[in-house]
Amino acid sequence: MINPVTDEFIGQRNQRHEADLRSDYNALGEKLARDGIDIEALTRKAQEFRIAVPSWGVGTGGTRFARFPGLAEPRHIFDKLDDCAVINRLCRVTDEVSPHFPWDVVDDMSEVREHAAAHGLSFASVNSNTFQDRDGQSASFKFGSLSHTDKSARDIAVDHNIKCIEWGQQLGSRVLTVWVGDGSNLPGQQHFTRALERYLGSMREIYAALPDDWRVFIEHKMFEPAFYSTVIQDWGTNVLCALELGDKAYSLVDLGHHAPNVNIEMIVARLIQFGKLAGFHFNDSKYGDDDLDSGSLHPYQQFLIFNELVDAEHRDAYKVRPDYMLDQSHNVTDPIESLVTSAVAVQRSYLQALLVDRGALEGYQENNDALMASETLKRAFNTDVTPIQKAARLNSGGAIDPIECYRAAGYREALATERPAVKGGGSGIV
Ligand code: AOS
Ligand code: ZN
Ligand code: ZN
Ligand code: ZN
Repeated sequence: MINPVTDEFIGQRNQRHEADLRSDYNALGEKLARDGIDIEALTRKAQEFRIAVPSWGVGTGGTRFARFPGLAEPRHIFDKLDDCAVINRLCRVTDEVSPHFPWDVVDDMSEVREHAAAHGLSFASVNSNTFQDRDGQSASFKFGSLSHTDKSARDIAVDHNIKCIEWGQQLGSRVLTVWVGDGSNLPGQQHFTRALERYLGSMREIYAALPDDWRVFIEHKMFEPAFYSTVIQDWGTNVLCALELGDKAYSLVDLGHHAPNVNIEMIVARLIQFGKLAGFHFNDSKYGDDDLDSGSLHPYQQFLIFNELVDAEHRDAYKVRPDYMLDQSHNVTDPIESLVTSAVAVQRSYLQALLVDRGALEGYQENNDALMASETLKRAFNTDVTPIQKAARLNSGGAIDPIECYRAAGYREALATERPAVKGGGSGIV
């Protein structure tokens, strides 16, 4: 394949921005130094930051109304990995890909692992799919999977998850993320307690199949595709299940899976406190799941979440560090551009949270100085850390201005013939 986004190309584009960056970086460095903050140390933290991208995120999404294909969309896992490699080459913080099964299954999974490695990529958590039927599946998932009333449907779902662990082992992954679409569309349709008992029974079988060094992440979601109730509807049910299953089970927080106005940062604090925070699926939304790119609407909320994460780091409160991943559906943007922008937006929240004066904040909290506590957070949030992010990318070989660089390279145009447009549904995107 032709890939115009080469290291050389990135280097050339960077030359145009280096002088401006140097002066912005120095100005910010002086400002931070007045607060006793070392900009070089922050830049190193920015370079160490990592967030995984989902394999399904590089395809153009759609809604139940329509899907409008983009130029040169990936056709299979190998194309998806090529796109993920471009994302990482531009921003240098996304060297892990989270695959989805069966969408990303091929006969010989070692080819997938090798293709990824050739691009400097490895694999984060593997995701099972029991919200769709396979061709010729003997019992349907229409009325649920792991919690289905019919044992034969549950067995198929359990087997699929166990197979996902095996595929994941071939890819070098060590985490299985389980999200189920199970739920109901009418009051009375489902017995809440029995449905959850069946789910737990299935999850116990999956849990028993986990290799010693594996963990399972449970992902809750308030609605969709079920619109009245879902079996794992919120973090309460999620963490109860994780506690019930055992030490290898953790609760995953997808930002788009809560009711509007829910205090997500507080959920994060609680999960950290009880050692059950698996990690995140980052995205943003105004109404529903995955509507918007990370940090595009609620950057302050994202910052407050990172405030909890950095606070935990500061207190040495983690037994296991949480995993960060993007999980977004891109309907009107180039997915590569959205994922780059989102990775940068999440990294920004992390850096802003690192700027919080923790000693001062604690003092204000102890003395009940509500206003100054809030101002301490806002001061960090209002600091523009862009020069740090740009310098971190430059140091790591990435693009100072990744979107400008990507557009100038003409990646999609170069691949248009090799990857013809696919119309209609079947996006394989959730
Ligand atoms: C679904 O809404 C969840 O966000 C899942 O994490 C994920 O998007 C899905 O597993 C991908 O198919
Ligand atoms: Zn490739
Ligand atoms: Zn998710
Ligand atoms: Zn979702």
